[in-house]
Amino acid sequence: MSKRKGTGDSENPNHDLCEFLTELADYERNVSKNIYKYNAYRKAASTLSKLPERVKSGAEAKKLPGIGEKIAKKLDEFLKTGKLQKLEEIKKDEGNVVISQLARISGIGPSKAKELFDSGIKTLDDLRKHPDKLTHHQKLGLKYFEDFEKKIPRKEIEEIEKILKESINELDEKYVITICGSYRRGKEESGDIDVLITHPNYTSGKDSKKQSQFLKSVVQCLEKRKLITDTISLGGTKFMGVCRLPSDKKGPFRRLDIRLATFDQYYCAVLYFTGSDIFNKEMRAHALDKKYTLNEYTLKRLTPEGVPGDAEPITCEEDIFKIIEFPYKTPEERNE
Ligand code: 8GT
Ligand code: MN
Ligand code: MN
Repeated sequence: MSKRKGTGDSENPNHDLCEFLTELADYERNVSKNIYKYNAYRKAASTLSKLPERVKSGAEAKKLPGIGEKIAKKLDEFLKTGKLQKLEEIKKDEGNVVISQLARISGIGPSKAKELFDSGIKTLDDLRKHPDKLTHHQKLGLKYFEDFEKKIPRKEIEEIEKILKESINELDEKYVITICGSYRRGKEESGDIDVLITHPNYTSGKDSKKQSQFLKSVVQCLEKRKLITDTISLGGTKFMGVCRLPSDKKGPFRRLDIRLATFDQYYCAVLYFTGSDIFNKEMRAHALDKKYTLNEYTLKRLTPEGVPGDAEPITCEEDIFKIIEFPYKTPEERNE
């Protein structure tokens, strides 16, 4: 998971509109804690970021998916005046500004950000003087704040992918490794690196204690190769940490997530971790319409009473689309 969800580059003719929608989204998530509105603004920004031409009016935008009356009105106001009164008001309040800033730190959510503000923290420097207020994760988030805000160029992830695959397969050639997230969706830059791994001997239903070594040995191996520099957290199936290209001692530190999926559930996991999260929501909703329940582990048929049955056998991502009769989309087409 990465924190800043950009909406298009400078080539996007609706760049400024996407930007204010994203600012509103961040405000709803970080300050109001209204996830519903957060998602609505993000969906609208995502729709506009894919338009090849500049939007002329709110009325025109309203015909597009995810743009209703209220957002259309805001678009009109911005198109007419070049700004948004609501956003101006939000920015006048110091609490809003500080809480939004603090919530950008990895490991700090809206509640923690508010708690810190209420305890008198106004800036990152204030926070640096009070490490006692922070967890291990939050300390690393603060330490690498500037680096984690930087986008990761595709070229760099390609290099990291090579090192990952070489080192992990040296450990055991049977590991299967896929970098998911925005990278798999073909993006030119990413907020973090989302790695998914599995191994044929790691399957659901086996003794999970014995299996908890799989991820640990992978992490150890990558530490030895000087790719992993810090661990935020390490469980049996999920690693969160920090990495840097060993060849680039001056380069930025990057957020790295590694997930271990069981071999039989690999494709549901690949689908889930490829995202985007908006696309995942749409696909899960479609599955429900077709009386199936889909998550990062399995796809299961629902009885008329809504009780999930056995996991459907899945041999590739396409199977999942086919079973729920959802037109297949390549990863590049999932940038919703
Ligand atoms: P990015 O370039 O900003 O990193 O874009 P991304 O790669 O699409 O986003 P991400 O936040 O790294 O999430 C990638 C996938 O991981 C999403 O599809 C989502 O389903 C899944 N995911 C997690 N953990 C979390 C989480 O804590 N929050 C969210 N929103 N998604 C998560 O694995
Ligand atoms: Mn991630
Ligand atoms: Mn990501």
